[in-house]
Amino acid sequence: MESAHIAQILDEMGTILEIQGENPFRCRAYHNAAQVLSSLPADLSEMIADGTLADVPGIGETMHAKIVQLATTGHLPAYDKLRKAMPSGILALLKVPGLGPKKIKALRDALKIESLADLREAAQSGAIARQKGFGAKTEANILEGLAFLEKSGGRILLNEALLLVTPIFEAVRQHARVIRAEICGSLRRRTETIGDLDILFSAEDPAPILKDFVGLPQVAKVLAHGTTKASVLLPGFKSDQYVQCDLRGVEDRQFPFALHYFTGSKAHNIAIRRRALARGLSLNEYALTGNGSEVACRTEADLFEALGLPEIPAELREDAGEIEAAEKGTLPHLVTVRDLTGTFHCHSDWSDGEATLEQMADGARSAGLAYLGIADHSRSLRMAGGLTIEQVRDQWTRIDALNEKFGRGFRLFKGTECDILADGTLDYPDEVLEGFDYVVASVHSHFRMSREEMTARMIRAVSNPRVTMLGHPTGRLLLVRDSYAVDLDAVIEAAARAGTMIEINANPHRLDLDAVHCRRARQKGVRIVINPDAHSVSGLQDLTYGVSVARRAWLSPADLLNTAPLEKVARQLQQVRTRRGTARAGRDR
Ligand code: DGT
Ligand code: CA
Ligand code: CA
Ligand code: ZN
Repeated sequence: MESAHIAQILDEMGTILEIQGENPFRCRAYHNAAQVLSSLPADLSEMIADGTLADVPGIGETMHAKIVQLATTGHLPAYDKLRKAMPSGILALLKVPGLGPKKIKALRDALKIESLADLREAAQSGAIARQKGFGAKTEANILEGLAFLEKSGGRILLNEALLLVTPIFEAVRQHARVIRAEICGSLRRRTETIGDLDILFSAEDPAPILKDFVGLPQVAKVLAHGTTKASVLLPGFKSDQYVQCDLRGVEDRQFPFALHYFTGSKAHNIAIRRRALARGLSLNEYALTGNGSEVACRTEADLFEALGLPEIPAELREDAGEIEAAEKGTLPHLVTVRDLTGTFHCHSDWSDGEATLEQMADGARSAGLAYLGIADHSRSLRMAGGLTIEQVRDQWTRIDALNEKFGRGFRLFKGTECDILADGTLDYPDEVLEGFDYVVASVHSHFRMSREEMTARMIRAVSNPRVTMLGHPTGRLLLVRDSYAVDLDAVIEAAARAGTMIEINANPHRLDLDAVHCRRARQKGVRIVINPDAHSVSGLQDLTYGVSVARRAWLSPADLLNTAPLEKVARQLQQVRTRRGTARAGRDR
């Protein structure tokens, strides 16, 4: 068994012990060991073999024995016993956002809550609000969490799905008997959350490959295992979470048809099949047939061609006008991550980032970017280290000095992620805002105002001539928290009128704007910026998820600010300032 899987089991044991009210030290020992296991300096089996695992701090003697047993046999009686003692309904409670082991224990002790149904009943009847240590607010949060859980089902984030699928996909692709393999489904279309993982391969005989697949060390449970298809569960990233992975094998001549079918979306497939029928052809997941004989296709592009179309990129396959555009030859030339020249909205250790300005600049340069915008938090956001006006001025001096050093090859831009206050005004006075190269305006507080108030607040902010771009417009956290109540279309229209840009926040927990609104914003003439909201150097890598959203929104490089060369970007930021001048003159009159 792999160390990641063992870490997850130990973590779950710690959590179950917490719910049982065990001694906190004992519980923590499990969580600590899990933590240690997920960042081992070397391969686990090697460390067991050469005895170095026993020397790792945080792994005591008994914990060591448990890890060895799991690694070598794949089982641990103590774990099985704990799971058996804990009703499965209780473990399901852990999935409710905001409910941890301590609260679950308290609710179980006081109200005998042992399942999601118990929890809902108690919350709806007001029994939780009456409990000591809970109250009406917690009860409302629990009800909200339950509603959310129902909606989101077992889905996972895009970045998690990619991390899970990569080792499996590589194992399949490199299998000696596999001819071709591809990731399909929502993951290939890069949707913002993923239900299950789909992999397709071709081979003369799929059976031996499927047999090796279900035997992979990551596999926690085999759901189905046939001669052309297998489904398994992989451990996810949260305790007690499993993710389904489907593997299908076809003959190589069937591969393009199966690839297209299993990429989806279902709506796109139906529309494409209708098109085939209209041309006297019949299409299924194995073949395209006409006049009783099969139309040979070597690639997916051949399949589209046989239907009179250019190849439609997977990200566009949602039956949202892509077939009509392909027919007319007006498919967009989609942006790629290589088109990005730089990015804005990044944090440094001046506020809540981990890296220094130099480290962020170095990271951006080695990622091939020509400039980087630093946008630390503004003064009201104290818990995130928001900068006072004095610190802002110090940071400007520091950035000037660094730019001096960089010369013409690279540039740091002076920005701020400035809070939009409750009334829609900004968190710094105008004369400070004027000193930045650009201003990202974001909502970080007062999420619960009415839709009307929030809309007015955000329209006021995007109409402010000092605002360059709107940050994470809806405030949603995928699978955790919905958008605040706001008329997003009205905000987009106000941004279009004011010439204010809108970001695609590329953090995989946010992806905000989403693709649908982003496409609409672009159609209304809003310029889009892909921002990683990076809080560390590695956070810059999230740009790739922002590019996925941009592609799903039909964006070309020309639709984005941060695809232009440095000089042009600097000029465009300057032009936004000119707009400021005119807008201000207009307002002052
Ligand atoms: P997910 O897993 O919920 O994130 O979304 P998908 O799109 O990966 O859906 P999944 O895994 O159920 O199926 C993979 C693809 O297979 C799907 O995108 C399209 C195709 N497919 C599945 N069921 C049907 C169906 O009933 N009709 C058609 N035309 N295609 C289907
Ligand atoms: Ca899927
Ligand atoms: Ca599937
Ligand atoms: Zn923010």
